[in-house]
Amino acid sequence: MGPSRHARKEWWRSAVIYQVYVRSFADGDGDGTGDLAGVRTRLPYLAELGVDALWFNPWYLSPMKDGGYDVADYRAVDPAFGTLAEAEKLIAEARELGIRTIVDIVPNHVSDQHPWFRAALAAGPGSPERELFHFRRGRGEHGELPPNDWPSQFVGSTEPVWKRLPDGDWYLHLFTPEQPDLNWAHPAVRQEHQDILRFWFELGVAGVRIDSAALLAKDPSLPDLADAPHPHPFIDRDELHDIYRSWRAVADEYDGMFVGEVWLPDAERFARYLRPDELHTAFNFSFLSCPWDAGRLRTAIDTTLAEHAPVGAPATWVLCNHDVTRTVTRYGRADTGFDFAKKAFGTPTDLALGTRRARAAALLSLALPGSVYLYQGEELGLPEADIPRDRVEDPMYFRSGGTDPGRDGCRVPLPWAAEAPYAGFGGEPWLPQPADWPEYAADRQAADPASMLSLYRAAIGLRPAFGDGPLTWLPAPEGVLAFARAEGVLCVVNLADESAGLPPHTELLLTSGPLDEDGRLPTDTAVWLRG
Ligand code: ISL
Repeated sequence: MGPSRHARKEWWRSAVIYQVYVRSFADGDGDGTGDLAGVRTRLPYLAELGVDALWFNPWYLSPMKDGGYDVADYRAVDPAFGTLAEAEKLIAEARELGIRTIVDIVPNHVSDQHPWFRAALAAGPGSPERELFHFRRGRGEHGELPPNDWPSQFVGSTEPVWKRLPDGDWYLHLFTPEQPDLNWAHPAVRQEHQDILRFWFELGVAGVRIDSAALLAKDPSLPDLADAPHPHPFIDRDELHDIYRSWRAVADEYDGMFVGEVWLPDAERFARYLRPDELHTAFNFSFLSCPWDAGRLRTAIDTTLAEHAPVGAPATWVLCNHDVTRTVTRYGRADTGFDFAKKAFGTPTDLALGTRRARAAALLSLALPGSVYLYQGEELGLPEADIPRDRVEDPMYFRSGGTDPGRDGCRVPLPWAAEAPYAGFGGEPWLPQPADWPEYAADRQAADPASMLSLYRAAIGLRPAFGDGPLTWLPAPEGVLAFARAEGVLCVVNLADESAGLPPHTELLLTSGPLDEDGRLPTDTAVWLRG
């Protein structure tokens, strides 16, 4: 299938998609929590930024034990965020501005307050209600030991994935105990999610992000990982592909798209989720995790393109999200890669360096073929915030025994207006904002042509110049990435220690920072050229 056939309908092949963490985006009612009213007032900002779609982290009814990834009702909006009617309005208003909506579905687990789990607790051991989850008797003489040895999916967590009830049964929760895992071998679980997908597509959403997409299926005998590591008892099991084929059939009825959260190191296994009758796209975590190193980045890009080509799926380019360290902070560290297992309090960073690199990385990712995800605040160059320990909310911190700093540092409410209280977020934010937050405010950056926001606006505006053709690497000195796209537009990124000459060109379209006085590209700088 050539690009022309995709061009009209398959918008997701080359979209710029902006991730909205509603709780921290904009607070419309002044209670310190971001909400849909806040998002609606900022739609013009998002339109001006030029994004094609918004991905909203879960906005459903939730006790918020894991930032909304503990869903009590998949068809209701949490009152802290607004109402379903408001969500519907938001979806329609965004669409009027040419912006599509992607919702976030959490199929691996529900909240322990979900009616299904409450019914399962009430019904007791051996009941059909418990078959919707993974309930088991424990091991040991009195069933006092967990049923198996599975590790938590919060990397760094020292806590078990089983919780024992007073009636003696244990239940499985790969994340917090407030997030019991569903049993995907049960037909009612499958049916319910088909209905949930329809519900949101009917409401007008254009796509669905699938949370923890590679974890749903479990080996029914729940064996010890130590005894049965292959195939893995709960990661990337073959049964998943059937599930996603049935989901795809629903999406196709609505012309909807999927983006899967699939963390898998094996490129070939990853690509299996992107076969033509499965998911349309999946997040590129190898790019996100990649250190700021020309060779490593080039390999990540080549591997990505090579793995997507045979299945005909577009690549995605992601630098950060609500789970990982913010880009400017990561790129200013000695270790510029991202790894959940290596997160630690007090890792030093050089923010000026990190910001320079993040600006170059923005031009790199926006020049690559495929779609780009942008996490709120990335366009403002926000750093990872230090959250005082007594204000941390993220369960990842608590479940690691306080060694993992958690993910709150990238979830701090956004600064909109430098002069306003709480930098214009709204009421006193649910997480404290750092003292220098006003310096990053959107209004200040909008007025500054050299700001990160101005760079993103310009880059997103110019991006169509690259067209949707393939990428061709150009000869370049060591440490420099240079490539052309079919339309003759070039991107050059200098990760070497010294400045680099530019390839022949007719026009300089955009730079992430000034060229030096000889017209050369300084270290940690990127440029877009017309060849
Ligand atoms: O730890 C991981 C990678 O090695 C991931 O697989 C981890 O499972 C992933 O970050 C899952 O994240 C998603 O589901 C979680 C939620 O807390 C996150 O915010 C969400 O993005 C549970 O729903």
